[in-house]
Amino acid sequence: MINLEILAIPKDDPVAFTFFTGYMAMMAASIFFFFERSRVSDKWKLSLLVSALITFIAAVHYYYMRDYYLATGENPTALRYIDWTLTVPLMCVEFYLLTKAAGASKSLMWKLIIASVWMLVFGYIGEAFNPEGGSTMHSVIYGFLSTLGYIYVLYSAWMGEVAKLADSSNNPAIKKSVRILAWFVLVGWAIYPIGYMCMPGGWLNISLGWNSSNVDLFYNIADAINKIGFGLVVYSLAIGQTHSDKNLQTA
Ligand SMILES: *C/C=C(C)/C=C/C=C(C)/C=C/C1=C(C)CCCC1(C)C
Repeated sequence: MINLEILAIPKDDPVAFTFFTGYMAMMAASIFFFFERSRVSDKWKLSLLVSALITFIAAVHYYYMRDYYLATGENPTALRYIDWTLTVPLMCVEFYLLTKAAGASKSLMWKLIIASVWMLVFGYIGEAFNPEGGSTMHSVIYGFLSTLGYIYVLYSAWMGEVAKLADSSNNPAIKKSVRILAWFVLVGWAIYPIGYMCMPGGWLNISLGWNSSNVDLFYNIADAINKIGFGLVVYSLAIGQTHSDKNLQTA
């Protein structure tokens, strides 16, 4: 028999609603970034492809996460972290591609990738292996370890290598875009640890009574902001640079 529950979006369930709209938004964004590649100059095509891959990988995971959530009513933790382990390193690749012209090395790219994977591995242990009922000790230890990776990326984007390379690029458009991406990492990425702390045993779970169904709400909203937002920043930079290159040629 077909389980109709998983075909309908319960109208009083905001989590299910954001899984569905998140899926649609990611899919639409992927198609947009992919087709817009033909409008930017060659040196920006790879950046746009990476933007499209980030939202496309997320769209596929949302398709499965939505079904998982509707069928079980539980957090699709494993699918969530598989998605992030593929897409967050790709967001780090965007930083590398944007600063490459200013001399960014492959080692910078790998450092950011390793820091982000570190962040996600400990976050996964913190969420998936927390004993039944939720241990605050477990949540805090792995939350803390995970945050170290987050701080590394944050530091690099604001004050470390990425920021310095953007400054030395002598290109105000690149500087501005890297700064906007750094704001995404500071504000948009900060939504995730808030969601994490809603899990049983987490600080917000204990202090405010926020629960695991909130976690997906936080994650879904944050994913849409960050993945599509990152892509749009890269897109508008690429379009802007393509136009100014053309103007230089015709001048
Ligand atoms: C597209 C997905 C993105 C940008 C995911 C980002 C995820 C984070 C920044 C997660 C951070 C976490 C901490 C800093 C501590 C608690 C555990 C995490 C993994 C939720």
